[in-house]
Amino acid sequence: YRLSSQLKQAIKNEQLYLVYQPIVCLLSGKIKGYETLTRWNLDGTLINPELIISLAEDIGVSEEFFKWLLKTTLASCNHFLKPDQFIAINVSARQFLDINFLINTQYIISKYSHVKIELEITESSLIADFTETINRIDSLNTLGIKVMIDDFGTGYSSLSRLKQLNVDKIKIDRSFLHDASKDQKSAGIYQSIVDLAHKLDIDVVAEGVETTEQLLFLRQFAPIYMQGYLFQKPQINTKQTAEFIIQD
Ligand code: G
Ligand code: G
Ligand code: MN
Ligand code: NA
Repeated sequence: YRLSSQLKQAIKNEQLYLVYQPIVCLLSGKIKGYETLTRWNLDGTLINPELIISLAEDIGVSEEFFKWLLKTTLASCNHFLKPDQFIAINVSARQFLDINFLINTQYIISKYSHVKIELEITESSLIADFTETINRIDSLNTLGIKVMIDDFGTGYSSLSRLKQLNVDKIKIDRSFLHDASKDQKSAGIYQSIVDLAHKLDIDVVAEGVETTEQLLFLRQFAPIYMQGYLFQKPQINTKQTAEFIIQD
């Protein structure tokens, strides 16, 4: 209970803050965009964002939280985001299916028409109401917002459903990459997911790239995006000079 009221205060008093992690193109080594991740430092203790989200839902402020996130991200990303780079923002299933979600989004983004926005929705959003999800993704596309499916592979969404969704990217959950560099069967699964997405004209982000071995494994998928500690951990002040040297 105490934590809940502290979260309400934190949203009001802007005690939450954002960190950003680059998403890198394997072919060019260039940063294609950044994902925004929320942090909450409560008297020296970092509260896990998943806990923030579930707390926000419990106390009925998840809509408020999303509005804060979208506004704050758009207002601050212009300090480092180049015009051709996108900013990716996480949306929970609850936030995505909120009745005011589209209207809130449309209102907030209206001042930022120059920013390329991608929303990361988890597979669990798809399960909750598939028809509504299809419609919402289409509406977002109309607003100029691209959609990425986050944590891909961990949910129940069958692969055949992917062709019904007008998503721009899938982000393969990092557990798959972790396993793929260890055994052949898991590598095969990874290859199949990438292959399927590319055949459907959907881009792929490989999440959780931590080692050079994983990077070498990913090179076979040439037009792929990558995110992970090997390149950069999520951080507050994003320096924009570096280009990552990926080849050789
Ligand atoms: O850095 P990492 O520990 O930040 O995040 C853990 C999980 O919390 C990730 O799955 C991420 O998608 C989620 N997450 C982080 N920040 C946010 C946010 O602002 N909104 C939502 N909906 N999820 C977030
Ligand atoms: O929303 P999503 O599940 O994509 O959130 C990304 C999560 O993954 C965040 O918690 C982020 O801190 C974390 N993360 C990013 N890169 C790496 C990585 O290379 N290894 C691990 N273990 N976690 C990562
Ligand atoms: Mn994400
Ligand atoms: Na993920």
